[in-house]
Formats: sequence, C-alpha cells, structure tokens
Amino acid sequence: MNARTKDMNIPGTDGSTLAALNDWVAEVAALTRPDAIHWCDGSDAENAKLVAQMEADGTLIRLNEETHPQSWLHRSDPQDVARVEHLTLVCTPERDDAGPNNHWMAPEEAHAKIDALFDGCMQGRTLYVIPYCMGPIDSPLSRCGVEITDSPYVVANMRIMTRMGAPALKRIEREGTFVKGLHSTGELDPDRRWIMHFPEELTIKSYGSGYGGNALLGKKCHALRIASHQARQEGWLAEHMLILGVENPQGETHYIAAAFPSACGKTNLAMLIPPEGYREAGWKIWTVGDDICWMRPGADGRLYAINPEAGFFGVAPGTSKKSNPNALASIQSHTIFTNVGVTADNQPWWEGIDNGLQPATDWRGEPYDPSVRPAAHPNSRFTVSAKRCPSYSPMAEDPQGVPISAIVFGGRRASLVPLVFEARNWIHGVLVGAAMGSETTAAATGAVGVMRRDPMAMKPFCGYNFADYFAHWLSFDKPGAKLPKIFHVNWFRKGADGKFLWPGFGDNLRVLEWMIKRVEGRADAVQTPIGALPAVGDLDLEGISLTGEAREVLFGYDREGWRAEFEGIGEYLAGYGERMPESLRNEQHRILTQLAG
Ligand code: GTP
Ligand code: SPV
Ligand code: MN
Repeated sequence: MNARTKDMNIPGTDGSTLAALNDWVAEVAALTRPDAIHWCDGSDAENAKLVAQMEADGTLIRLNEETHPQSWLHRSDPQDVARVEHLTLVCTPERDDAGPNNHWMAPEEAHAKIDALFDGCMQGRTLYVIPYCMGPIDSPLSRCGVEITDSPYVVANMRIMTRMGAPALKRIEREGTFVKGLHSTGELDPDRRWIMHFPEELTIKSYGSGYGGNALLGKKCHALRIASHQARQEGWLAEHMLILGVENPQGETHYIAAAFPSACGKTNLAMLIPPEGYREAGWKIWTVGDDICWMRPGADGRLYAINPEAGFFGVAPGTSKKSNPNALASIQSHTIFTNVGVTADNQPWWEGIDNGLQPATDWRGEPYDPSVRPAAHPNSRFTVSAKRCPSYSPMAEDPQGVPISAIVFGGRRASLVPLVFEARNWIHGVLVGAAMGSETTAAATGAVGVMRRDPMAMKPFCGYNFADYFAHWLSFDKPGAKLPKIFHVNWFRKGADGKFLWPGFGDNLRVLEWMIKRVEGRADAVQTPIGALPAVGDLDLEGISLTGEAREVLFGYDREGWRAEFEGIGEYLAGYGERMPESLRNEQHRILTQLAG
C-alpha cells in the first residue's frame, strides 16, 4: 500500500494517500511527541503483537485458556470506571447551539485548554492511528473516522467495536473526509480529564481517561454526539437504540429500535430468548445492534436502520445463563473483560453470573471480601465481536439497513409508569420520547438511582440543543413518510415490597408481540390521555403468574400521578425557551388539559 510505513520513528512520515490525514497525524505528533507512530491495519498479526505486549506489561491478564480461550481481563484505574458527564463538553461557537442539555465551552478556549494537556503527553509512548468505519464497510449509511490514541487497550477494543484497519482507510481515502478523534490516557488524573466535541469541525478530543465511552471514540463521541449533528444536517437520525428483529411463527420479521438509557436493558432486549411457549411456536429474535442505531428514510418512505458498531461493550453484572444466554454464549472466547472479578482458576466472575463459582479476586485485584466491595465493578463490561452472538442477524451486515416497524422508548421507573403504552401519532410519540425519565445508573459517575429527564436516552449523547433535536425528529412527519409506531415501556416498575413486578428479560417478548399486533392492526387497546394501553387480557401471559398488584399497576394508569408528571414535563420543556417546537408544547398542554378535566 503505497508509501505507508509501519512503526516508523519519524513523526509525520507519509502514512496514507490522503494529504489531509497525513497532515493531521503530523500535526498531532508534533504536539504530543510520541516515540513511535503505528498505523493500524486491523490484521490478526497486529492484534496478536499488541496483546502480547499488553500481557507482558500487565495491561491485560490472560484468563483461563481452557474455559475462556483468547480472553483477557483489564483492570482500569479505580478512578476511571465510567463515563464522566460533567467533563464531557460540546464546543459550538454559540452556547445556545449546544443547549441546556450539554456542558459547553467556547471552541477556542476548549482547544487551548486541552492542547496544553496534549503537549508532549505521548513521550515514551507509541501513537496509534486507527482508521475505522461505523457501519458496514459498503453501506451508504456508514461514516468513517480516524482515532489517534496512545492506548493499545483502546486499539484492541476499537478493533472489536468497529470495522477498523485497511478497508476503512481505503474508504476514507476514497471519500476524503473523516471524523478526527484525538485521545490520550494522559495521567488518568480526574482533575486533568476532558471529553470535548467540536461538531462543526467534526473533531473529538479526549484526555485523561482510558474507559469505554470516554476513550473508544467511535462509540458515543462519534456515533452519537458528532453523528447526531451530521444527521440533523443530512436528514437522518443517530440514536442511542438497540435494533432487533422479531420473527413470528409465519416467518415474517419486524424490526424494532428501542432507546433505553445506559444500563437500562438494551443489550438484554436485543439478545432476548423467547419464553418456552413462544419458542415452541416458532418465535425467533435476531440481534442487529445493542446500543446505537442510525436511521434514515428509504425510497418507500419507511425508516431504514443500521448498527454502526461491530461489537458489544456490554454490562457484565447481571449477565447469566438465565437472564441473557446469548450474551453468555458470545463471551465464551475472544473477549476483553474490564473490571470484573476472577475465580481462583482465573475465570471471569461478576455479581449475578449465577454459575455456582466463587470469586477469589475483586476488580481492584484484591482478595474478594463482600464487606469491602463487590467482586465486579457495577459498570464492568465485556467487549466482544457481534459475530460471536448466536442471535446475530445476517441482516446486520446489509448495506441498506433494516426497515423499522416500531420505535420504543423506556426507562427505569419504580413508580407511576405502566408496562407499555402506545403513542397516538408521531407528534405524541416525539413528546413521549422527549418526556422520558429514568433513574441514573453506574454507567456514568455520580449518584445512582436518582430520577432525571433523559429524552430519548440521549441526555448524555445529543451533540446539539435538545429543542432543535426534537424539531428534527418532528420533521420526519411529512407527506409520503411511512413512519414506525412509537411505544413506551417500563420493565422496572416496583411493588410495595420494593421488588420488580414484571419478570422482564425473555418475557418482554410478550410486550413486543402486542406492539407488532398493533402495527398490523390486530390487537386491542384502551385509549387514555397518556396513550393506548393494553388491557391485561390483550397480552399473552400464559406461563407467568402476576400478582393482583402487578396486574393493576402494570396495566393501569394513575390519573393524578400523571397530571403531576405532565406538569413536570411542561416545566422541563419550558426550560428550553423559545427554541422548543410549539407543536410539542401544544401536545403537552393538550394532554395535561385532558388529565385535569
Ligand atoms: P448500556 O450498555 O450502558 O447502554 O446499557 P444497556 O441499556 O445495554 O443495559 P443492559 O441490557 O446491559 O442492562 C443493564 C442492567 O439491567 C443489567 O443488570 C440487567 O440485568 C438489567 N435488566 C435488563 N433487562 C431487564 C429486565 O427486563 N428486567 C429487569 N428487572 N432488569 C433488566
Ligand atoms: C453507555 O454508558 O450507554 C454505554 C457504555 O453504552 S459507554 O461506552 O461507556 O458509553
Ligand atoms: Mn449505551
């Protein structure tokens, strides 16, 4: 491949046929002053070399080769275990373009601040250039980027999570454009840490963290924050959604996209195993994606979706043979585990794995003592190729994407919100998404279990003002559009005893079946001001037993409670001022009036 040189010692030496890329690498090298530059080709040999090097220096610990072939444990810095929302910035020239939903800094100030940290930060390290493609390499919906990092752990993860290496570089050279992501782990000092986005410049700069969404820049930084900005300009949607295919006994498949906030059940729903009766009848679930969805209208007016990712960066705790057998099967080999515990014979272990084994060492590398800390960090993760998932859909590689029949919003709501309801039309559906609330989880630093508004599960990920984002969503409702129906679910409603009232996991298919029947016009519903709810008898509940309390609250709605909720929603929307689309405010007002009447 032309003049591309590997492991060269002279920063800035020509590595691509694209001048813009070479120039940028040279500029970054001049600033960060690495000892060497390596252009990643994504090959097995390259990966083996990097892994061996990380094993030698302790970055990766080899797990039990017999039970978990080609699998490794990484222990991150204990102060670097989750996304850091307070240090994540959207740097638009105008503050209002970032909106009240983002932390903001003026671009010039932001560049100066973070470039000072990058100055000389790669001395003694290797600078890796990672060309990657988000989405199938031959899809018109895909977009490319290049991440520069000094972390071999990031390289190994990006290789699983994206289409990384030579084919991506070829596409970048053909297209001539790419998202620039500059990352350094720096000193891993929380006081010297920033995750900055410059949407107008298609640029990301991340310093001081090696963890997940802070460091694997193709994921949340590119595929959501930067992509949401591009999607708005180009007429598509970049969303924090899983995509799954539901195949009925007649062999027809409906694709559903669902937005739940971090650690609220996307991976689990995407890999769902049907309950026994459904399995016997011939129902199947196909996993297209578990975290991010890019959608755009096709020639027939329907929305077509791709999963821009190639792997899963999934929450480990709670993953068991019972809760998510597809995930467990996926991570039997060729997996990187981050911050889980290990057994005495070096098998990965986490709370809720339920495999009869006991942890010996916790995620900090200390002897396990449940009175000190859990064995696995609550936000511990596995990184694995989507191709290892038994339910991975062949359609996930289709360059045209899959047609979406239903969009689902949902959060963790211990009270008020019923199991499922349907929006009456697109505008109402956008309001349902905009009004989403959820209790916070360990996926980000900060308090856990606090209710907050998380519109469309995009609070931490929308790269621009939410008011403009809702207007963009509304703009899809135009003549000729055949838009999906919109639903809201809540798998996390709790009873008076504090326990979940709905069995969840595989049994969530009972709810999906009702949605599909609604899409096909074959199921009943009860109309209420908040939307259309199934009556208890409208869902197939054979094989599960629900208490009287569960039947009442999962399928009912509390008018007084919802009235207060809608007052809160009104206040929330008003916080965006004049920019908030009038039709959305009208819709909120219309429903509030009905609830009050
Ligand atoms: P991110 O990767 O952070 O975006 O998370 P996610 O939305 O993919 O969440 P995931 O599927 O990993 O689930 C997070 C937690 O929710 C796990 O502990 C699951 O066991 C739990 N969970 C998932 N689905 C259900 C469900 O239907 N009911 C209940 N009660 N818990 C669930
Ligand atoms: C999330 O927090 O929503 C994740 C994990 O999917 S991270 O990649 O860290 O964003
Ligand atoms: Mn996520």
